[in-house]
Amino acid sequence: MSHSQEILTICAGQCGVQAGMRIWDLLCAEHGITFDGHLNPAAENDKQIDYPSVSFEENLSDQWIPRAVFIDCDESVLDALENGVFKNIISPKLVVHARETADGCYARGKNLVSQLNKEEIYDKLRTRFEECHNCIALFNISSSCGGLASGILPSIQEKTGGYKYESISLNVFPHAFTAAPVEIYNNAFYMNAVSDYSDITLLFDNAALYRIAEDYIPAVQSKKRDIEITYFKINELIAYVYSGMTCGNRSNASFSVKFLTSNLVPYRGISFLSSYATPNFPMRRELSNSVLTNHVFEKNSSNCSVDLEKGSYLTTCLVYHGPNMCLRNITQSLKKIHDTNEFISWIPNPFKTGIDFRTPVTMSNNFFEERQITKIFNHTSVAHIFESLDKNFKILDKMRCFRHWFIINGLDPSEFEEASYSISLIGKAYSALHSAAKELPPKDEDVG
Ligand SMILES: Nc1nc2c(ncn2[C@@H]2O[C@H](COP(=O)(O)OP(=O)(O)OP(=O)(O)O)[C@@H](O)[C@H]2O)c(=O)[nH]1
Ligand SMILES: [Mg+2]
Repeated sequence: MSHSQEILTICAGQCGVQAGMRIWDLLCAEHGITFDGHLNPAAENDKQIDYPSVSFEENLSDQWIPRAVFIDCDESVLDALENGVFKNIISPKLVVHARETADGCYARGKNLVSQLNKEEIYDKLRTRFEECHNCIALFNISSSCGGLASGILPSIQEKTGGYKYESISLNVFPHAFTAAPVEIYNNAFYMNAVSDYSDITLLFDNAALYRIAEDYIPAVQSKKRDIEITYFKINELIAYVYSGMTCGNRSNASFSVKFLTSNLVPYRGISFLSSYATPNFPMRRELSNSVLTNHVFEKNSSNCSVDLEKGSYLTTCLVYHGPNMCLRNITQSLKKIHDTNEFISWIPNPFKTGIDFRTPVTMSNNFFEERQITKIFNHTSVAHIFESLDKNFKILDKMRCFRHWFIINGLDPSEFEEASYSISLIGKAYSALHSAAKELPPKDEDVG
């Protein structure tokens, strides 16, 4: 694999910036980069370092600086970034302090914050692109519940269309029962926009992330059952997914983020994916590949709240991390999974696997795990997410609730209809695939 490749990341809003910090925490640990940006001498001779230049740029002081732009208007969030552990590697050229707040309203994010800060955002982003030889992917990390990130990310994407890269969004969306009223609107507008510009969107929700963290932490830290599960902790789960997706580019592995994405989206628009990474709390050391493989196909093994038993898998990418991985063994485990889980009948081999032979890093305890799996998958159960978003959106919209906040902030009323149409279309497309999942595959004479 060519390593004159880079991956850029935009972290927007509180969620994006905080999750971004955990991502670089993990990447620093994986590449042996200290928080002052230097290669750790102890790690320097280790194969673990591999290709930091994919996600870090080396500056004139030999420091490795994240290839990222962080944007928010919340000073406390940016202060933690600029004056916390990363203070030596987060330079002002990586950060945009938005001059206005979006106050939780997509329309303010889109029409006010994005307009007021557009020159600075594009300048910083353009510089970051120009530092790359061959930027192959642009990741967006954010939540679609708030106003700032959901409003500005789509406008940024419109302007960066001239660059050739894969656009990948990692998005924390509201859980159906906990969403505040206007979060439904923010989320629908963002989903409508993202379906245009993002090649794939990975859905996370905090209810699922908390559940996963709670399931694992007591098991390993039984003496500290009252341990507080914070954003800091659940963002670790987002970081593992980011790391798992990009590790092929950052190491000697024979797969890349593009290999993964091109195997995941069978039809245009069917690009709203789920993910799961075996939580790297120190509990998996003794587990075999097949036990781990079975674990990632359990019904709750998803970073978003969907019932995997109520739907079918379309496609699945699995990245196995760890030394001594045996492909034959993995293939056998996946064959069993294929026989015992619901897969769409007309994609004969729904798996794309990659092996990253490096030893995975555990952030929680800062030691190395033996084995880990990252799973990114396209599953028809996300129909339910879009159906319930569409239903709640329509209820609010029918009564014209909260619409004025969006309209006085410059949103064209036609965008309400457009967003509703778009999310209902996504829900229907996944639902149709679910209904058709058991149809017999085409006969030989019909193929080709
Ligand atoms: N997983 C996770 N979720 C977060 C984090 N911070 C905020 N959230 C969730 O994100 C949603 C709000 O999104 P924010 O990122 O705060 O919104 P914003 O883009 O800053 O926009 P404003 O609301 O206008 O400030 C809420 O549902 C929060 O629960 C975080 O660090 N991690
Ligand atoms: Mg905010």
